Amino acid sequence: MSQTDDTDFTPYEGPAGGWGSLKSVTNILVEEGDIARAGAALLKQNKPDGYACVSCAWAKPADPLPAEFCENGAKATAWELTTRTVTPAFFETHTVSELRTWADHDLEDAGRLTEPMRYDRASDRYVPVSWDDAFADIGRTLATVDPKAAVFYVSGRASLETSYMWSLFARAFGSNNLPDSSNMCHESTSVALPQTIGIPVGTVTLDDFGKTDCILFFGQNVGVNSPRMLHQLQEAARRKVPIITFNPLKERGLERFTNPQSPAEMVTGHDTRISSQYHQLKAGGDIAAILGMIKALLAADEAAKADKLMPVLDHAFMAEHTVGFDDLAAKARSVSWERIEAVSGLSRSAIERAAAVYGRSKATILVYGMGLTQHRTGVENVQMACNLLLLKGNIGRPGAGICPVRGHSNVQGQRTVGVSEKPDLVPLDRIAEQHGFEPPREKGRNTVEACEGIIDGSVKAFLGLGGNFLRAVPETGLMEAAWERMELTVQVATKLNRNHLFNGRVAYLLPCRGRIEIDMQRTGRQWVSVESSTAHIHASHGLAEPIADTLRSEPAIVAGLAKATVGGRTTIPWDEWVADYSKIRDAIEATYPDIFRDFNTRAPQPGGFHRPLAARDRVWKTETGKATFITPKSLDENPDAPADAPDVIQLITVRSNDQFNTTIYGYHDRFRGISGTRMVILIGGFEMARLGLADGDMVTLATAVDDGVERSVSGFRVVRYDVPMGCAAAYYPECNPLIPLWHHAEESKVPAAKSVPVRITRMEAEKAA
Ligand SMILES: Nc1nc2c(c(=O)[nH]1)N[C@H]1C(S)=C(S)[C@@H](COP(=O)(O)OP(=O)(O)OC[C@H]3O[C@@H](n4cnc5c(=O)[nH]c(N)nc54)[C@H](O)[C@@H]3O)O[C@H]1N2
Ligand SMILES: Nc1nc2c(c(=O)[nH]1)N[C@H]1C(S)=C(S)[C@@H](COP(=O)(O)OP(=O)(O)OC[C@H]3O[C@@H](n4cnc5c(=O)[nH]c(N)nc54)[C@H](O)[C@@H]3O)O[C@H]1N2
Ligand SMILES: [Mo]
Repeated sequence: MSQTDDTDFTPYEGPAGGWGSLKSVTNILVEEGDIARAGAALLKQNKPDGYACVSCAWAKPADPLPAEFCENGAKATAWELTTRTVTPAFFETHTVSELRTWADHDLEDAGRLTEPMRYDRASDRYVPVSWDDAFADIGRTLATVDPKAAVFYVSGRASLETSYMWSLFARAFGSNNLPDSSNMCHESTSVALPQTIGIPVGTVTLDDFGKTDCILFFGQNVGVNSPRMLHQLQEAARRKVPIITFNPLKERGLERFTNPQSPAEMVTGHDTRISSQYHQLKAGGDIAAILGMIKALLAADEAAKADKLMPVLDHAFMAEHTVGFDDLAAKARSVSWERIEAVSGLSRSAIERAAAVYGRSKATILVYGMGLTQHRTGVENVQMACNLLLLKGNIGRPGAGICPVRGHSNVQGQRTVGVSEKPDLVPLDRIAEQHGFEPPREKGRNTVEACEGIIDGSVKAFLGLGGNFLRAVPETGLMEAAWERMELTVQVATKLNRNHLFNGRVAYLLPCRGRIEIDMQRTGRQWVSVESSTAHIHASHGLAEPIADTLRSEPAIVAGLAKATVGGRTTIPWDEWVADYSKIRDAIEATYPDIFRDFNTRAPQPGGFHRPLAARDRVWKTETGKATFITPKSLDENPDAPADAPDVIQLITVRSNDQFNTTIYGYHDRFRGISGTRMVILIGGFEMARLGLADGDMVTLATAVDDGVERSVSGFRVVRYDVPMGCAAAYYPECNPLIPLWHHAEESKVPAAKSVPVRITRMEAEKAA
């Protein structure tokens, strides 16, 4: 599993982008069969009259480049528009048990699902079923399930229209169990930011990148996971804007970039340095590193005061707009440099160098990703990032702000339109009035709580709108064992994945059109909309012929499920909505008038429209009415790691350059020089020597916690790599069996996938062979 016969581990010397990226795009277009279908589509990717890329959520400019797509966006398009199909004949040939032996890559690579299927346990096969029969059976079965025992999961790709309908379907059924992929991702952001600056999303827009004079970059792998952002970074670097990166791994996209869209750069091989300082901190060392920067800034500010120079901190801003500074300052002063150095893994002088550059800046952007959010202290990490910005008034100023880089292309928007297990985030009274039903008021289950319920048997039905829940969540062993005890499992999907091979008593697999495909309904061609990382809401127009005429659109499938389940219980005109999506948008506007004013006319404009964000205007919708410094409880990055156990390593799970989450396009992680396999553990030479490991050893990784559950994965090859002491890195989802379900961020419950305590042991020779 997860490897080919031809492996290679030669360090990559090239930049991000460049010829390597063009070659990779061409390869996947050829492999997926129909260059015309995918190639023509690509020219419309992220264009005002085209579709929003189905890969990442990075902002789409109003005046796009001639080719506003990146290597990984092209892969995502080719993957969705493949000409290969998984038809009923495929399932006749392969039992579900057999398919469980297939690798993630091979399952999705088989092609697009074409017909609704029902799982038949007697033959262990998926068998075709009509849409009407599927909906009717699902409706009947769901009616036997207590609404509190049903989970309605959404992966972050579904459009605003679909997501809004999905949340109404769940609530009309009586459930607020609406976990979404953001529960494994930026939920730490959605919890931290409202407490500190009063809004749940980032404050930065693309314009700000043109005006900034300093960028701080924490735990986000831009060259792989949001490559179009490299254009903004390259422009900033050319203006000599310092970019200071904090990341345990040297990620190539953060070091050097050659713009594949620039003929001059491609011919001359010119590349732009991205980071001006690169700090390889320990996994989980961010609170300590930022606290160190704050300590240095306080000292510099006091020195400036003594010398009657310009202050380093923005005291006027803090006095007018913030609370909590004194506590934070006291904490920073009281913690010793020795402790900061030990926990962060960085030297005092390195931290002071970063602080000095930031101290001189007049407008700083702080960018971050999963390196901050997926920790036990995920929420505090984000709060620390805000603390650092607030010290110098960097919220609500042009060229400055906080920039969480969201993952899935509409994950931010789903929250905006009501996909949330937290009822206080949703205008339930308005929904009741608008749609004629009484939504439930108690808190629902998020992802971790849904998993707890599946394991303990209290969750009886799981409906998944996209995604690969079972593969994306922690605790793979217990989860796979418990999954089939459910009464009903329903998956709406474009491609086959491992989650589809675990089925409840009644189980359906419903194939949908992708966002790049034309969506023709009774009143004509439809478009949908999404919200980007910078809170721009814009239209997405499908343009390729659907791969099969048996497919339905996501809104049509949600309507089918809803009508069969909660038919007479609401005044929602499901069929009218499916016939004309502008009516869904009218309903969204009526529920959220402040955000979606003139939704139908503004979304299709170039660049869409920006949703109002109070913090940008220095209006603070926090409990205190001010922006709030929040002092971290401790510097401890991982309370779950056993104390005094020098053989325990913090495992960071990361993405390769050849995957989109659990979708594995291939086995080439070009930037890390790893080819042909994903079964590797990257570890530093010093740690290898200390643990008695050699390059090429085959090892077992076992979770180093003592809770009575055995968790291990085997067959990983040791690869010497530049990783800080005490840490190692390996790929997600191969390592998810190692993550205990309870090993998550305190408040947000985001699984702490970036700091899993593990022990590494050599496999016996015969097992490794
Ligand atoms: N091509 C492609 N694009 C994607 C995705 C994909 O899988 N493939 N996934 C999408 C999704 S859903 C998401 S959420 C985003 C994810 O995008 P990212 O946020 O970039 O997520 P990861 O690849 O998991 O890696 C995070 C980075 O954090 C670093 N890191 C790990 N631990 C720490 C730490 O303790 N501190 C610091 N400072 N850094 C740390 C890692 O070395 C890595 O460079 O990308 C989205 N875009
Ligand atoms: N260890 C570890 N675990 C992690 C992470 C990590 O960094 N480390 N990252 C976490 C993060 S940030 C996230 S967001 C989650 C991702 O979790 P998910 O969002 O659940 O997973 P994906 O892999 O994105 O889902 C891929 C599947 O989506 C389906 N799909 C694709 N396009 C469409 C579409 O248009 N419509 C529908 N209905 N289905 C579609 C396909 O069937 C495909 O197989 O994983 C989390 N898990
Ligand atoms: Mo994500």
